[in-house]
Amino acid sequence: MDINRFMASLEAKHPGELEYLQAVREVLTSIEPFYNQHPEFEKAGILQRMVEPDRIFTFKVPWVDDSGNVQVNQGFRVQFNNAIGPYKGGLRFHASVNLSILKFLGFEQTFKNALTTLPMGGAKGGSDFSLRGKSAGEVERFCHSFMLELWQSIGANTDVPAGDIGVGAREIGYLYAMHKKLARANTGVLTGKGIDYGGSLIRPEATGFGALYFVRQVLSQHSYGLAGKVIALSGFGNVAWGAALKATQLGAKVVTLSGPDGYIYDDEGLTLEKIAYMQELRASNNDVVEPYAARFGAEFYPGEKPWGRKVDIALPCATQNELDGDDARQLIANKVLCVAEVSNMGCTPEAIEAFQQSDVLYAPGKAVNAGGVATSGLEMTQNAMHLSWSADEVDAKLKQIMSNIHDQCVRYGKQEDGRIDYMKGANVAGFMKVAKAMYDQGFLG
Ligand code: 2IT
Repeated sequence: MDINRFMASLEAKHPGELEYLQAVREVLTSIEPFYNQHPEFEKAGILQRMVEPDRIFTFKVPWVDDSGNVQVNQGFRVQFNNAIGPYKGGLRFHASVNLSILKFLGFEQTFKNALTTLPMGGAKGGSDFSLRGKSAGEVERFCHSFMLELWQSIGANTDVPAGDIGVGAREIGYLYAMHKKLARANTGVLTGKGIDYGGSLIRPEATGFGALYFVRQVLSQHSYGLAGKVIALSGFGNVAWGAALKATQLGAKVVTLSGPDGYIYDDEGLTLEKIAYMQELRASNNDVVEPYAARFGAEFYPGEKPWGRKVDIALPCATQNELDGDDARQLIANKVLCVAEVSNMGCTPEAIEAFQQSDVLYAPGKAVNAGGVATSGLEMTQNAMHLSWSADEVDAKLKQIMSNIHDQCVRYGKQEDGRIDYMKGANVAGFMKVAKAMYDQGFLG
């Protein structure tokens, strides 16, 4: 395989889809040596087939705002790959949403879901609808209109959407209600549902909890511990909340959080009360963290990111490419020990390269944040069995899954000096499972 030639032809086909091309190049670079040991994959055109989504739905989402005006947004579902199970992946509602972003997310999701050990293919979807400043009624009407189109394309055994940025329990409830009306069935077709109507305990916490279980294992693999470590974290949404909560429970000290308006530095560290306040900030739909500063006597830095702080661990929990080369060099100069992406593709390629050239323990999103979708998989299992597990049962399974992902990273990412290349490990392990599943099912697989 010649990566540059492959990428040049992909770029010619999909010009300007920067995030998608970035995600593909990262995986190809990691898997090249393994791929070259499998001429049968090359002969079966596995890579050419794997980088293209199976299909993409795009649709119009008209809705009526509170002033009685008709608004129109774009809706999408990218069904990327179902070699190992039904399509599975979140919906993102954010002004920045476009096909490049959803294709990168669907591509990543395919490998991430493979790593979870559960039978789930990869998908992603969403809309350029922004929640900022919207009333609850507007959000509900938008969700209904979105599902009016999407419902024909999804199903409990075909494609199971969930939340992502901008889609939390409230939006899932509205989407689910409309699906029930149209399908006249209560199939559990979305995950992240409320606990009273088929949701799973621990699903809201799962992405952040799983990330911290993984980070704890990365540290212990290299003879470090989590207790007493100082953590800079970005974001203030569901993922950041779960990460802050578990980090604090495990004895680490979280000193930052951030939003589009800037970042908060809280020298005393987040407490359970402060972490609960993150949920209030998010529910306000104002997309700001500044009110935290006045409320808890912390510092607010408008327009800045938290990566200039001297910390032991950095956890990007907001969005793709939020930590760039300059941020990475700053963290390295401040002797950061570990950087784990909790957001999908949180670090730019330049940042990753800087971490890998230093001795920073870097771990990619598709391994670190897989606990969210894994627990969605556990929600699907409970729905299919028509029962629900206790929080302890789900948490124990989540821990086991994260530990298994860590083992896969060690298996495929162990270097000669004993250090673990988590990016390579995660990419190769995910790729090998998807590639084998496709190969065994022939050219339609
Ligand atoms: O990026 C992700 O893994 C998610 N947004 C969760 C997807 C899911 O189906 O739970």
